[in-house]
Amino acid sequence: MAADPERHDVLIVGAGFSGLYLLHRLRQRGLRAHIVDRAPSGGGTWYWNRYPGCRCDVESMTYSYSFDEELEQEWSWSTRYADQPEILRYLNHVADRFDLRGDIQLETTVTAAQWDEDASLWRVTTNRGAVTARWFVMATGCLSVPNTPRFAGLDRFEGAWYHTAAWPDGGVDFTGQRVGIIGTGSTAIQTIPQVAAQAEHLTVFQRTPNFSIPAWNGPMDPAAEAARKAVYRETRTTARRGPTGDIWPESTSTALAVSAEEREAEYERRWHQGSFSFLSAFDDITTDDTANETAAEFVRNKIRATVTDPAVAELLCPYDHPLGTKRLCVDTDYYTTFNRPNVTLVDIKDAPIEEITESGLITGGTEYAFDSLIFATGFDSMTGALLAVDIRGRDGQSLRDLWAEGPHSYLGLTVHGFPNLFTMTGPGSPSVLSNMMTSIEQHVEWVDECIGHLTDQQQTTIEATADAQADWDQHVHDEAYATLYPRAASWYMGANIPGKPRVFLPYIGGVGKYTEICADVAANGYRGFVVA
Ligand code: N01
Repeated sequence: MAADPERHDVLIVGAGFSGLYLLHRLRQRGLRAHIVDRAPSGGGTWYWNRYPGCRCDVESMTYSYSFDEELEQEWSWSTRYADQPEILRYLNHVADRFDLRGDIQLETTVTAAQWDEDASLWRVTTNRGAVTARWFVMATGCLSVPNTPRFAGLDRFEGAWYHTAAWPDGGVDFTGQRVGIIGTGSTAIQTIPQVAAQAEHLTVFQRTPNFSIPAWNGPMDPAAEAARKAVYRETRTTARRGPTGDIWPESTSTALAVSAEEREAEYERRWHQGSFSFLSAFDDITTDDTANETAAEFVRNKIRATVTDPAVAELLCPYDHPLGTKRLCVDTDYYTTFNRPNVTLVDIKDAPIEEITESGLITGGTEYAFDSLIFATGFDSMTGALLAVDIRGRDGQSLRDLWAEGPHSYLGLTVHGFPNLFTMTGPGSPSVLSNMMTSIEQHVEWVDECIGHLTDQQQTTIEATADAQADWDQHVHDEAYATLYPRAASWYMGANIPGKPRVFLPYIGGVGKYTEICADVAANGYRGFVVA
C-alpha cells in the first residue's frame, strides 16, 4: 500500500531568494512550510549560474535582503557588485542564520500539482513521491529554464559544450582552447571578457547586439559602506516606493526639453554612475522614440570610441530596438575585449547557425572549428518554470492550456481557477523590470500576510475572480503599450523562444505603484478575490 503523502501547510517550490525568505516568514507564524528544489544545493539562480564572470548587475547593498536589520548591518560585500560565489555564500549564510535547512528538501523535482476540491488542498507529485499542502507557492524564478536552441547536429559535436545556466561545478579551464560562444545578452557580456582572457581564441556569434553600460565595479569602499549602512532603512524605503525597486534618482525632465549639451552631460554623468541608472536619465527615454534615440546614439558613440576596428564597432552597435526595451546589459571590459587579437566577432543576423558539426559549427557557408562551445542563449523566461510543472486547478483545468496564448493572472501572483496557488514574481508583476530583491520581498510579505490572515480567520481558500484577472491582464497590457518596450523582439515579449506567444510578460507600471495596489487589495478585504 502506498504511504500517505507528506502533509504541509505550505509547499514552496524553489530555494532561491524568495523561497528562503518565505519559508522564514511562514515558520515564524507557526505554519508547517517546506521547500523542495531540484538542485543539489539551495541558491536558485545563483546556484545554477556559475559561469565565468557571473555577478549581480544590481549593486549588492541594494540586491540583498532588507528584512533583518542585524543581517543587513553585519554582512559586508567585498565589491560593489558581488560575484556569484559571494552571493551563494550569502544565501547559505542566511539559510544557516535562520536555521532553514531542516525544512528544505533538495534534489526534488516537482512534476505535477493538482487542486483537490473536496479536501481544499494541493496534491503535488515529485520525483521522490507525493506531498499535499493547503497552499502551493511557485518560487521558481523568472529565468530558470535554460533555452538551448535545437541546432541540427549538436549531438555529433566532439568537443565539449556548456550552457551558461548549467555550468559545471568546479568550472572549466579554457586555457589553450579555441572557444565559440553563441549569444550576446547580459550573460554573454559578463562571460566573454573572462573567457577571452583565458582561451587561445574566442569567436563570438552575435545575432543581435545589445546596449551595455559599464558597471565600474571595484572593491567595496569601507567609508561608502558605512555611510550607506547608516541610512539603510531610508534607502530601502526609497527602493520600495520608487518605480524600479532601486535607489538611483529618477529624472523628471524630458530628454527633448533640455539642450543637446545638457543632455550629453547628463548621459555622461549616468554613464559614469554605471548600471541601470542610465535608463533613468530622462523620464521619456522608454516612451518617446526621439528621446530614446538620443540615449541610444550616446551609447553607440561610446562603442565607436572604444572599439578600434570601425567595422567591428559598427557591428556591435544596436539599431534594431530602442535602448532599454531589451534588458540593458552591464559590463566590465566588454567592448574593449573586441580589441584583443584573439577575439573574433561573427554577425549571424542574416546567416543563422545552420548546423553543428563534429568540430564546430557552420554559418553563412563557413565552418568554424572549436574545442568548446558555450551557449549563452538565455531562458524560457517568466512562464517557463511555471509551465514546466503540470499544474491543474479547479475541475482539472491545466495552466498550460489556460496560458497557451500567454499568461493570465491577478496581480501577477494568482490565477483564477487555481485556488491557493501563488506565483512569486510571476508574469504580470514588476519582477524582472525591477531590482528583483525589492520585488521578491514585497511578494513574500504579501503572500505571508495573506496566508496568515486567512489562517487567523479560519478561511481555507483564496481565489482570484475572473473579472479581477481580466482587468489586471488589461492593465498590464495597457501599461506596456504606453511604452516602447513591446517594439523589441525581447524575452520580455517571449520573442526569444520559437512558438512562444508574444505577450509583454512583466508589469511595467512601477514597483511603488504596484506595491500600493497590492496593499490596497489586501486592505479592502482582498478585493478581487473570493475567500472561503
Ligand atoms: O539571455 P538573453 P541572457 N541563434 O536572452 C542569443 C538576467 N541576467 O542569459 O538577442 C543565435 O538576454 C540571443 O540573440 P537575440 C537578465 O535579466 C542577470 O544573456 O535573441 N543566437 C541573445 O544574444 C538578462 O536579461 C544577470 O537575437 C541566439 C542571447 O542568445 C537575462 O538574465 C546576469 C539563439 C541570449 O540573451 C537573460 O540574459 C546575467 C539562436 N538560435 C543575466 N537563441 C545579473 O547580473 C538565442 N540567441 C543579475
